Amino acid sequence: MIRANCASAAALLATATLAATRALAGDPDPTKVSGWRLLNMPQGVTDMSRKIYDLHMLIFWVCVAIAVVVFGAMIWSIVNYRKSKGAVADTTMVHNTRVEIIWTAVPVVILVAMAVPAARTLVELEDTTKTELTIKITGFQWGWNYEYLDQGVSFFSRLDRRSDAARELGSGIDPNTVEHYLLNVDNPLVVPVGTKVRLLVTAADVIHSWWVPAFGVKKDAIPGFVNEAWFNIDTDKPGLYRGQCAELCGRDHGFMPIVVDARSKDDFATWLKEKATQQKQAAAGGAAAPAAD
Ligand SMILES: [Cu+2]
Repeated sequence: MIRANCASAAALLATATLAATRALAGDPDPTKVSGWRLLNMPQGVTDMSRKIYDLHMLIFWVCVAIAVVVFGAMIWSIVNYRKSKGAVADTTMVHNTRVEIIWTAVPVVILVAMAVPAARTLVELEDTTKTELTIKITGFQWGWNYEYLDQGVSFFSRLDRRSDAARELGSGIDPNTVEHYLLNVDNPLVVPVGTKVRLLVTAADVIHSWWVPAFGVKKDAIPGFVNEAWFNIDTDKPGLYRGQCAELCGRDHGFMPIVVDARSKDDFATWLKEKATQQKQAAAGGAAAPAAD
C-alpha cells in the first residue's frame, strides 16, 4: 500500500516536473520546446527578455573562454611537467611580483568589462517610467489577485479545478488526462501586447514571487512592500504565457501557477470594458440585495 502510494506520488512528481520544465522554457506550445533548448533560458517575447538572454549568453561565453584557458593551462602543465618525466618544481614563480600583478589585473579587467553591459541591462530593467497600464499583483496562500488600478477591475486567479482535483492523492484521476496539469488557472491575467505594463507586486501573507520567464520578469511579492516590474510584449506575439510562484511559500507553493493571456490592444480594451461593467453590476446587485430585504 505504502509502496503503491510512493509510486503514484513519484509518477505525479515526474509529470509535474516535466510539465513545469516545458512551461518554464517559455514557449506556450510545449511541443515546440525540445532537446538542448530545454537546458537554456528562454529568449522570451519581450525586448527586455531578449536583452537578458543576450547578456546571459555573453557572460556564458566569457566563462567558457576563461574555463578553456585555465583548464587548458592546467592540463598542459600536468601532462608535460610531471614528475615521471623528470620535471623539477620552478620556485622562481613564488612571490613573483610581476606574475601577481598580472593575475590580479586580468580578472579585474574581465569583471569590469562584464559589469558594464550587466549594469546597463539592470538599469533598463528597473525603469518603470512611461508605462501605459498598471496592474497590482498580490500573492497569497495559494494564488494571485490581480487589480487593474485605474479601471477598478480585480479578480482572483487560482489553480484550475481539474488540476486541483487530480493532484489529491487517491483522487483516482490520472494527471496525464488533465490538460496543462498544474499549469492552468481559473482566471488568467489578461494584458495587451505592444503596451508597457507596470506591475506593482506585493503579498498578503508570506513572501511569494511572480515569475513569467517569457517576459523576463521575476519579482518577489513581500508583505508590507510594493515591488515594481514591467514588461512590453511584442505586438506580433499574443498568446498564453505561463509561470509559477518562485518563492518557497508553504505547503501548496507548487500549486499556484500563473497564466497570462496576451491579447491585441482592441481585444484587451473590449475585455476590460466588459469586465468593468460585469463587476460594477455585481457590486450594485450585492449592495441592492440587503436593501431589498
Ligand atoms: Cu507562493
